[in-house]
Amino acid sequence: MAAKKRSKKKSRKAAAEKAAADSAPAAKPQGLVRLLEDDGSVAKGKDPGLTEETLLYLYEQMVQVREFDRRMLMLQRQGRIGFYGPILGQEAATVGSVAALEHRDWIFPALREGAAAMMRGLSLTEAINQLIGNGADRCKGRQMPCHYTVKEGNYYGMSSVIGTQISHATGAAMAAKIRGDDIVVLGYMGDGATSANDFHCGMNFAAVYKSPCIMFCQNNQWAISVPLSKQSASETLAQKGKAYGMPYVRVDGNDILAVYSVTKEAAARARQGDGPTFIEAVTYRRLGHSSSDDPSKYRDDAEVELWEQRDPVDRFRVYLEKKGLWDEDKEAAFKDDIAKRVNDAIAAAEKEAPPEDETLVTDVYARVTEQQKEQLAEVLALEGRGVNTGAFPL
Ligand SMILES: Cc1ncc(C[n+]2csc(CCOP(=O)(O)OP(=O)(O)O)c2C)c(N)n1
Repeated sequence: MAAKKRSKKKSRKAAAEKAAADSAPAAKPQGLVRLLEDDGSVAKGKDPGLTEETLLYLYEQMVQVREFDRRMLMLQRQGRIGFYGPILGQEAATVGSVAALEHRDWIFPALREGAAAMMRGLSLTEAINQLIGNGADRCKGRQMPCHYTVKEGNYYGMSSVIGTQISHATGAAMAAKIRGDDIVVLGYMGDGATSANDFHCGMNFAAVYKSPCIMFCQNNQWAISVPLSKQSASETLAQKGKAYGMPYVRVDGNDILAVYSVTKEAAARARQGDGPTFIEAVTYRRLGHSSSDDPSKYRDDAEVELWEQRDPVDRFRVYLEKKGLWDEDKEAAFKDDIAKRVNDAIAAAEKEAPPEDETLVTDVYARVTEQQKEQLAEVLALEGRGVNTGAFPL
């Protein structure tokens, strides 16, 4: 019985290793854009030549969001926030693609682009306000956690309805083209979203109308418990761009320099009127789909361990060290600084009061209806207090 169990475990491990190898950037070099090697080197003539300031900014953003991610999961486990969707492993794909855009360009996020919101102006405290849903939250606690909005940063409120980002991004890009606005729109999606109706609709319209957008697929290999092999029979997701008649590229999503470069090219194409590009970034979701799920129920640790070795942050840090821009002392001081930033943000957000009860009905219609007022009065009566009518735009 024990031997049978052991052999079953062994064959599961072998299958997981095979699955990971099949989806590994190195296993499918054909058409996969990769600049940064595992040892942190870049082949001669391939370095995109980013400034020291940009390189350090990319590193800062990746490390900051990683620490934020780690702490938010802890807060969730401690019952201090209700829910969180981790991004561990996908830092390079998000940070590299956002950095390649101009600030005026619009972003339509999918599920794991919290780093993009921060790069567009959401402070760590504001992000935690949103996760708590307190009175200082921009949406006053009305949105599910992680659904950030950064209006002034052209970061559209996150929609977790899978695939909608593609048609939203296409529509915004079509509108920009009609109005003559000089902007590019980037829509994110996961691998699972490529099976959604909106994918077809958005990709088709984007290509037919040559809209100035970038469709960026974070192929993290899993859509909750559904592996890529059960999601699509296509050899690659990137090639789906071909079917819709748009340029497509498959990039190592754990290689921030490659992600930055392909997104920059796609943005230039869109800006000069040559229409959309489909980018498949090959990466991996190392933790659960969200704080509510246990990935050990549906995938093997061997696969996760394999992807830990392809860590995007470590790879980039070695590159910075080789360039003489980083060392152990800088790393230690920087890690302390980032930890302090996140600690301070948690402390500030946890000081905020919950939203006023009146916000249950404000901002729903332009004017609060009589029926809403009655309902609110009923709720407040339970607390033994009356309605603060000053809170209503009457
Ligand atoms: C239209 C729709 N169908 C189903 C769901 C439930 N759902 C939430 S996340 C998810 C999987 C998404 O996978 P993927 O697009 O690969 O993104 P990832 O979670 O890997 O970032 C599903 C099916 C949803 N939110 N919206």
